[in-house]
Amino acid sequence: MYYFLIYVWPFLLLSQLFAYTPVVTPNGTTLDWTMEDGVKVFHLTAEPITRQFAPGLNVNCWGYNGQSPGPTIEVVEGDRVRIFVTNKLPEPTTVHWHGIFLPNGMDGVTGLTQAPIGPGETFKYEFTLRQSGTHMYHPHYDEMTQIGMGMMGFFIIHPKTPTEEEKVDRDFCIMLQEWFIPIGASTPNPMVMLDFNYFTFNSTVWPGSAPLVVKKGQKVRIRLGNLSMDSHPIHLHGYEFTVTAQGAKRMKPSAQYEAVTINVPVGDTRDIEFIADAPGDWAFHCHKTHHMMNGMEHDIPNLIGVKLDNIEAKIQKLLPDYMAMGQTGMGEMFGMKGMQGPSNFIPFGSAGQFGTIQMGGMFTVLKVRTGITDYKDPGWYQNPPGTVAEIVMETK
Ligand SMILES: [Cu+2]
Repeated sequence: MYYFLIYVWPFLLLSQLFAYTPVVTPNGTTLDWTMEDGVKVFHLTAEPITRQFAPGLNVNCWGYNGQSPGPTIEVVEGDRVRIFVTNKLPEPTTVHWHGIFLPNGMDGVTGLTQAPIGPGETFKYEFTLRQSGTHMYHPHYDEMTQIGMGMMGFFIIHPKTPTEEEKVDRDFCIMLQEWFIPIGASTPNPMVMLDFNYFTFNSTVWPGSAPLVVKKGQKVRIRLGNLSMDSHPIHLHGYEFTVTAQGAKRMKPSAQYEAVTINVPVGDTRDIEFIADAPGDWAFHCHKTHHMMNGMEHDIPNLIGVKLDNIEAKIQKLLPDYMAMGQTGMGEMFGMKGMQGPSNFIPFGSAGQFGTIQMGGMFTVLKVRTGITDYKDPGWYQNPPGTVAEIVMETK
């Protein structure tokens, strides 16, 4: 009994404290509220912040309450919410509650539905939630700059009386964003339309992104939101998942469908769910190959297949440190020791248990484990003997 309590109480506690499984925002937080006269009261402060995308890469963003994405607002269908928004930015802002039914004057569109919130001003939004689902918030003033600098967050409304089919054990939310940060700089350039070089889950890149830790057998939901400039086909290894929501209300079971990759369009959300029955370290990433890299630099000549013969030695007479790279592909550059980048730059690749993990950017790891008692990073998966691909022959 004693052991039972030690191992089981963290799981029991969560389900007893809330009528729902609280959402986990990896590398982020949930916004606190106070109850005043039956209204849930929240405070958001729009402000410039510094965000660590990964150790070694700190980015000057704009966000809310010290964070990008802003803290997740988590409420229940039927709640009345009062949200105070204080503007500490150098320019006006507003907050639009994306996807949410509300009085027109609470919709947060500068000029159309409200006056801008000037620097130093605090505005009040108040409305009653008449739906459930995965929604978002973001500014509608100078959108290109403010959203591009990281101002966005989740607004999650749990159903008042969830059906068995809607209940999950683990519930994650991940916001997709993309940035152009000139190499060596710290401030994103929001004027860039196409040529982004950092692609983030909750404003982090691998290896800075938290893994998604779940216990074997749990039912897992991952909510994805996209306020970037591109769609992101997000792929989970090792599983088929069920797509249960596409921005609007939860889909009827007959309309839900199985997939292994879910394309998340711009300005929309997707919910996916699965039973975590296969233990392991499962990659979870955007499948656009440039979106699973860090610090992309496009002005590099393509040398794939080029025979350099002794050109490298000739150049080294003039430039002793010159190294020709890329003729056999670019994997060798990932995680290379001694590759000294500019300041505020993280190298390609990061350490895994079998060598360098070649992906960065929109990449994290779903860690499914038996016998865990908390959700701390359990380290790398220990594969049963004989279940790892291995060398059997070498052909020269
Ligand atoms: Cu992508």
